[in-house]
Amino acid sequence: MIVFDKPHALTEMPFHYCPGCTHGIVHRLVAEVIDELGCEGRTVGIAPVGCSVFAYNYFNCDMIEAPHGRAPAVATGVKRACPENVVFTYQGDGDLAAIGTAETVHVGARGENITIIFINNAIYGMTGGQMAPTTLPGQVSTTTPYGRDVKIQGNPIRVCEMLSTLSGTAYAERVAVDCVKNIKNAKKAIKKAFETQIKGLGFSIVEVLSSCPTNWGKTPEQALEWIRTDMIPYYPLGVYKDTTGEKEVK
Ligand SMILES: Cc1ncc(C[n+]2csc(CCOP(=O)(O)OP(=O)(O)O)c2C)c(N)n1
Ligand code: SF4
Repeated sequence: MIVFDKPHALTEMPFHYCPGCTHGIVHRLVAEVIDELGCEGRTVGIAPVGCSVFAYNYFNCDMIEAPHGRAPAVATGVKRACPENVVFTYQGDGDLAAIGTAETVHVGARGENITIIFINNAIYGMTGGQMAPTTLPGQVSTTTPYGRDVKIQGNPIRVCEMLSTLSGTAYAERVAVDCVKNIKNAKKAIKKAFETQIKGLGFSIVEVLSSCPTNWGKTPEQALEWIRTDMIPYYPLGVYKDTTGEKEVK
């Protein structure tokens, strides 16, 4: 009896991520959801820059690479041209909440019927650990070596809360992948976001609190613990907006 298998929506290509990085877990959850919804043949993913730049090698569906921050705009074009497609972007916080802020906000404002999977790891991973819009107050990064001082570097952006204020946002939830219970909830949220799109209800986003052991200078276990002790208190988990009218028992 097979109890654990690779989702069909993932290719055979080994992930390039650092040991303990949770990008791989989130890829798997997205792929499992595509399998379960049976939509692989009509799904188009948009890969970002950042550590997940090679997402186009990992998903067994059509993938397009977008320049830094432009994934939601590319997704808009793909979805409007072929509304029967299921279109998702997969973006880091540097990509989505820094250079791509405008694209992100306006897909919510326009109510584009696409899904964003947003990886919040509180840092720029790929380029060496610079401060991101999501870097916590006091958090050390290569560009905030004394810790982020909100008087100098400004305050972090809480993306789910911000996007929930937009009329076109149908579903926004923040999840984490630090433990089995939260990983299961993360999958439910990703599935609900895809279903929201398939039903044509509007823009959906799942923000995933994710680890970057390499740039946080922590072991994989310490990094998961830091998500619990530092990230979740600042970025509370939960549903921030749900206009789908369907309540789920978690
Ligand atoms: C227009 C543009 N500006 C800057 C860069 C450099 N760059 C590539 S990846 C990256 C950081 C991405 O970090 P994030 O989106 O948080 O993803 P992570 O690597 O943490 O997964 C930056 C600044 C770029 N490739 N293109
Ligand atoms: S640098 Fe960080 S986000 Fe990038 S693969 Fe390594 S652990 Fe993951």
